[in-house]
Amino acid sequence: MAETRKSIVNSPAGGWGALNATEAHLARQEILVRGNRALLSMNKPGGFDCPSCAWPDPRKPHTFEYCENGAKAVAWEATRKRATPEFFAAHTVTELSGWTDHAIEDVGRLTEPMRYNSATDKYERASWGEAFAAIGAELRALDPRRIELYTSGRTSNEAAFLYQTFGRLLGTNNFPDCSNMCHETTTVALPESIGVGKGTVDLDDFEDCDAIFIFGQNPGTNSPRMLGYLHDMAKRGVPIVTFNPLKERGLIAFANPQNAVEMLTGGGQKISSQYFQLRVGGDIAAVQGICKAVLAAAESSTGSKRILDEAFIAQHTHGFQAFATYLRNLPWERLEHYSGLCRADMETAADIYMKAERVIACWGMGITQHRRGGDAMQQIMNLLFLRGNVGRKGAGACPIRGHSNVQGDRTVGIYQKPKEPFLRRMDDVFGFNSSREPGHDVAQCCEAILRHEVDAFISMGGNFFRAIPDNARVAAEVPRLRLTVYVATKPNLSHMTHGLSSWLLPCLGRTERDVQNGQVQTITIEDSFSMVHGSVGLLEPARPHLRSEIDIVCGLARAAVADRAAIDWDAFVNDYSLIRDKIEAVFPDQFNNYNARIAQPGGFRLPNGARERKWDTPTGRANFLFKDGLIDADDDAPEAPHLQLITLRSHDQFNTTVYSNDDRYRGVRGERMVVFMNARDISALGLQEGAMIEFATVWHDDIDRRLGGFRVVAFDIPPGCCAAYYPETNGLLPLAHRDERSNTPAAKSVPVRITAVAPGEPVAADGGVAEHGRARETDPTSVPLA
Ligand SMILES: Nc1nc2c(c(=O)[nH]1)N[C@H]1C(S)=C(S)[C@@H](COP(=O)(O)OP(=O)(O)OC[C@H]3O[C@@H](n4cnc5c(=O)[nH]c(N)nc54)[C@H](O)[C@@H]3O)O[C@H]1N2
Ligand SMILES: Nc1nc2c(c(=O)[nH]1)N[C@H]1C(S)=C(S)[C@@H](COP(=O)(O)OP(=O)(O)OC[C@H]3O[C@@H](n4cnc5c(=O)[nH]c(N)nc54)[C@H](O)[C@@H]3O)O[C@H]1N2
Ligand SMILES: [Mo]
Repeated sequence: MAETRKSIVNSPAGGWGALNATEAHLARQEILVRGNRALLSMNKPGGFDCPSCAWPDPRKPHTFEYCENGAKAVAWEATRKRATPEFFAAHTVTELSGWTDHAIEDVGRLTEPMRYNSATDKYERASWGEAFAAIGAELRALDPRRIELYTSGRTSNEAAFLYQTFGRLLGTNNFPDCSNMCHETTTVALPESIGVGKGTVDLDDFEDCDAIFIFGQNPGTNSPRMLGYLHDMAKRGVPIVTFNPLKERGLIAFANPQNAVEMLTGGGQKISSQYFQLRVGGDIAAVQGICKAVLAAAESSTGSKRILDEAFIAQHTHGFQAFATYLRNLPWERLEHYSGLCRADMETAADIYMKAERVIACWGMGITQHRRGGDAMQQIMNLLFLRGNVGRKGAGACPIRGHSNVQGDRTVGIYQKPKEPFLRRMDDVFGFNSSREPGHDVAQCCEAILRHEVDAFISMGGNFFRAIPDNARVAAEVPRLRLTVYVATKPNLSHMTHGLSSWLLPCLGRTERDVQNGQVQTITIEDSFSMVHGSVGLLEPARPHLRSEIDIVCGLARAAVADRAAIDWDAFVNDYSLIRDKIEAVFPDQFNNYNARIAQPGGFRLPNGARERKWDTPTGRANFLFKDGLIDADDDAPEAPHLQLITLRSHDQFNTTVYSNDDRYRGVRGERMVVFMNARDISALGLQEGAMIEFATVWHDDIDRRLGGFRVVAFDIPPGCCAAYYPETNGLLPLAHRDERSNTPAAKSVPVRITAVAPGEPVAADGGVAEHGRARETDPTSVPLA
C-alpha cells in the first residue's frame, strides 16, 4: 500500500492518469458521448466558457483546450442524474442534512422550483408563479438592511449585473460574495500598491517572461490549463520558482496529455526549477529576505549591469528609501526563523530574480487566506518594483482568481462598498435612488446572522453555509430567518439550512443552450487576465424550459421591486444584449461598444492602468509598502504543541462540490477525512500513520471548536503545519481569524491542537450543517478510480 502510494505520488501530474480520470468521470455521470462533444467546444470562440476555473482562453485554442478538472466540471453539470420532486418526496430535509457534500450533489440536477414545508420537513414541488409571488411578498415586507444577497462566481456578467440592480432596488448594499473568502485580499491590498485590484499580465506575457515566481497556488489541480504554459516555459529553460509548504505534484513534474512523447514514455517535464518549502505564513519573511539580498547585491555591485531599475523606482514609485532602510536593518536570523527557509535559499531566489530580465509573480490562496495576506501580497509587489517588473512585456503581477467569473461579477457591481460615481450612474440609468449605506461582505453577513440581524438570505449559486468559517455556528442560527432562497443547478447542504420559508430555484448551467424568444443567447465572462468574452451553451438543458439565472432574477425583480423603477425586465429576458447595453451605460469607460467587442475572437481586455504604468493611488505612483516590525508582530508562528492547519482542495473537488473521495496527486483514495502531517510531528505527538485524531482550535474565545474522525497521513510538509480538506474542516476556522484589511478568512493557518482518538471513542463530527455530534455517514456512492 505504502509502495503504491509512493509510486503514484512520484509520477508526473497529468499524463494517462488525467486522461483515465476524465473518462471515468464522464462515464460515472453517464454522459460519455454528450460530454465529449461538449468538451470539444469548450473554451473556443462560439462555444462555452469552462465552468471550472478562471484561467484565460488562448486566442488560438488547441483542439483539446480542456483539462481533467474542466472535464469533471462539465461532466458534473451535464449529468443525466436528476434531483426530482419525487426524490425530495422520499427524504426529509433533516435526513438530507446528514448526507455528505458528494452524496447530496450527486443526486443530480434540480428540475423544478421546490418549497420547504415545515409540516412534512420536505421540499415540495411548486410553480414558478407561486415561488416568485411568495418570495416577492416576503421581501417587500422586510427592512432591506436585513436582506443579504450572496453571489458565487459562476454567475455571468449579465445575471450578476441584474442581480445587483435588483438588490439596490430593494434598498440594500448587502452583497456578500464568494470572493470575500478568496481574492478579496488582493482586491483590497493590490490597489494600495498599484492602484488596481487585478493582475497586470496576459497570456502573451507568459510567453515572453524569463522567470516566474509562484506563491501559494496549486495550478496542477486548481488551474490545470496553466500547467500547459508552465510546461512550455520549463522546456524553454525559464526558471519556475515555487514557494509552497506542501510538495504539490503538479508543481514538480507534468506530462502534457497533448504531448505524444511524454504520454508514450510516461516521462514528464520537470516544472519547478526551485521548490522552497517555506513555513505556513512565511511568505512575508521569505520575500523580504529576497528583497534584502537583491538590495545588498545592488549596493555591492561594481559591474556595469544595473541590478535595480533605478529609472523605474525614481519615476514611478514611492517609498523606496524607507523600504531599503527597513531591509538593511532586518536581521537574517529573524527572516530565517519566520520564513522557515535559510539565507542561502533566499539568496538563490534573489539570484534567479536578478538574472531574469522579465519576471511574473503569481499567487493564490496560500497568500490571500492569511491574517496578514494583504501584507504578504504587498511584499511580492515590492519585489517586482525593485526591477521594474510591472507594466512591461513579459512581466507583472498575476493573482490567479478562483471561480470562472468571480472577477466579472465584481466588475459589474457585486460590491458591498459601492463608490459614489457608480451609484450615481446606476441611479441615472435606471431612475431611482440607491442606498448609500455600506453593505455586508461575507464575514459581516455571518456576524449579522449571529446577532439575529438578518431576515432573508438569497443565494445566487454557491454553497454559503458550507464554505464559510465557523459554518456550524452560523448555520445553527439560520432557522430563525424568515426567508432563504437558493438559485442553484444542484442540491447541496446549504439548501438544507433553511429559514422559516425556503425555496430552491433550479437554473440552467453554462454548458446548456439558453434560448429566449427563439434566439440562442450569449452570456459574458471575465477571466483572471481581465479578458471579457462571450459564452454560448450547447447542450440540451437538463429539463425543457429550465430557467436561466437572468430569467430568475427578472422574475424576482418583477415580483418584489416592479414599482420602484420603470424597468422592462421582460425585454432583458428576451434579449441579453439589452442587458449589456445597460452595463455599458453604467460603466462606459470599461464596456464601451460591449456587444460589438465580444464578437471579436478572444473578446476584449478591460482597461488596467498599472499595465500602462498609470498609478491610480493617492501618491500617483506605485507604492513600496511594508509595516515596521511586521515580522516581529507575527503571532502565527507555531508553538508546540499547536500546529498551523492549512485547509485546501483535493484533486477531485471544486470547492464544496466533491466529485469523488480520491486525491490522486496526493496518493489518497476513497477518503477525505485525512490530515497530512510531517513525520516528525506524527512521532512527537505519539501518533502513527493511520491513527485517528481529533482537532481542537486554539483560539482566544470560549467557543469549543472540535472535529474528529481524521486519519493521519505522513506527507512532505514542514514540521509545525498540517493540511486537511475544506469544507470538512470549516467548523474549526474562527470567523474572527481573517485578513486584517479585507476580512478574507485565514483558512491557511488555523491554529489547532491534535489529539489521538482511541478506536471506538466517540468523536465530534463535522457539524457543518448536519446534526451535531453525529458522524457524517460515509459516502456509499464514491467509487475509487481505476
Ligand atoms: N479543480 C478545481 N479547480 C479550482 C477550485 C477547486 O476547488 N477545484 N477552486 C477554484 C477557486 S474558487 C479558487 S480560489 C482557486 C484556488 O486555487 P489555489 O489558490 O491553488 O487554492 P488551494 O488549493 O486552497 O491552495 C493553494 C496552495 O497554497 C499552499 N499554501 C498554504 N499555505 C501557504 C502559505 O502560507 N504560503 C504559501 N506560499 N503557500 C501556502 C497550499 O499548500 C496549496 O498548494 O482554484 C479554483 N479552481
Ligand atoms: N476552509 C476553507 N474555506 C474556504 C476556502 C478554503 O480554501 N478553505 N476557499 C474559499 C473560496 S476561495 C471560495 S471561492 C468559496 C467558494 O464558495 P461557493 O462559491 O459558495 O461554493 P461552491 O462550492 O463553489 O458552490 C457550489 C454550488 O454552486 C451551485 N452551482 C454550480 N453551478 C452553478 C450555476 O451555474 N448557477 C448557479 N446558480 N448555481 C450553481 C451548485 O448548487 C453547487 O452546489 O469557499 C471558500 N471557503
Ligand atoms: Mo475562490
